[in-house]
Amino acid sequence: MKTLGEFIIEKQADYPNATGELSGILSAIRLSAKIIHRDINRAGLTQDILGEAGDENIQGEAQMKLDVFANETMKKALMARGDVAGFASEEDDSFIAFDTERGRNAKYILMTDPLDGSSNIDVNVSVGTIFSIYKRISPIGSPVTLEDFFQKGRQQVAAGYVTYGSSTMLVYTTGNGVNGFTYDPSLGLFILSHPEMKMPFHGKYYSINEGQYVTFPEGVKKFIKYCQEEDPTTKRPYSSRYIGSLVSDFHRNLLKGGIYIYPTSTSYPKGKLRLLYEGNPMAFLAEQAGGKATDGTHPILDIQPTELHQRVPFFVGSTAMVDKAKEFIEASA
Ligand code: AHM
Ligand code: MG
Repeated sequence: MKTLGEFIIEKQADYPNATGELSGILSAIRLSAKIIHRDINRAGLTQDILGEAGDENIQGEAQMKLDVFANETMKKALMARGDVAGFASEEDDSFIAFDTERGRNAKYILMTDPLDGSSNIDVNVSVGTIFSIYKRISPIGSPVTLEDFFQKGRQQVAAGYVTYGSSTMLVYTTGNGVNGFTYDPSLGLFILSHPEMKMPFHGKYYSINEGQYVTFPEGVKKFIKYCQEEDPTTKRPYSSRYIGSLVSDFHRNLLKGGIYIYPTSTSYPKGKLRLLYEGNPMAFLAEQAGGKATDGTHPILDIQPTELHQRVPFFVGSTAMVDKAKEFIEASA
C-alpha cells in the first residue's frame, strides 16, 4: 500500500534539485480534497451548504454555496503553505497575487475549477475539482502578473483532478504519466490504486449533451450519427454516457475508452468550457495517458490564452475517437 504522500516524496527524490515546493502544493491540494470530500458527503444533512449562494460569477453563472466554499478551501490551503505565488479560479473575477514574503518568492502559480459540475451539486451526482500548475514567468521576488496565467497548456508542470464519486479519487500528472489515488475516509489517506493510467486507444463511449443536438455544428452532428451507425468491424454503435460533470465523464472515458465533447453551439458560440481551468488540465492528463484533446482544429495544449476566463470548444479522449471527430469537423468546415 502506497499513500499519496509517500508517492510524492518518492517522486521528488528523482529530482535532486527539487526544492519541495511542488510537493507542498500537491499536499495543499490533497488537504483541500479531504475537506471538500467531507463537506460534499455531509451536504444532504446540512442545508447551509446546499443551494445557490445568491451571487453570480464573472460569466453570469449562479454560484452554488459549495462552489464558493470549495474555492475558499483551495485558496486558504494554498495560501497557508505559501508555495504558490498566485492563484486564478473559475469562481473569481481576476487572479490573486499571494503578496506575502513567501508568496512573492514562490515560483509556481495555480489555476483551478474548484468545484466542477455545478448542476450536479444538489442532486447527489459526482462533481470534481480540477487544478493546473505552471512556473511563473515574471521575476521571482515580485508579485505575479497576468502574463503568468497566459501560458500555453504545454507549459504545465502538473495538472489533475479530484472526482467525488462513489469513492473519492485524486488523479494527477507531473508530465511523467498519470497516477490515480483512492481516498480511504476511515484512514484519511489517499492510496495509490491506479498506477500509470492509460486511456484505451479505441473507445466505445461518447459523452455529449445530445439534447442540444440541433444547436451543434454540422461536423459534430455527423460524428454523433457516425457513433450511432451499425458497423461490427468498429464495434459500433457506441454507447452514450453523459454525466454532465466534466471530471466524471473524463474519468469514465479514461478508464473505459471514450470521447467527451463540448462543442461550439448556438447557445455557446465559443464553447462552454474554460481553457485555463478545464481544457488545459484535462488535455494534459489525456495526452499523458495516451489520449488526445483538440478544439476541433488545434491541440488544446498549443492554444495561446488571451483571457483568464476564455472558453474553448473541447474534444477529449481516446485518440482514435478524437481523430475521427476531427475528420468530420474538417470535412464540414
Ligand atoms: P461548471 O464549471 O459551471 O460546472 O460547468 C462545466 C460543466 C461540465 O462539468 C459539464 O460537462 C458541463 O458543464 C455540462 O454542461 P451542460 O449542462 O450544458 O451539458
Ligand atoms: Mg467547470
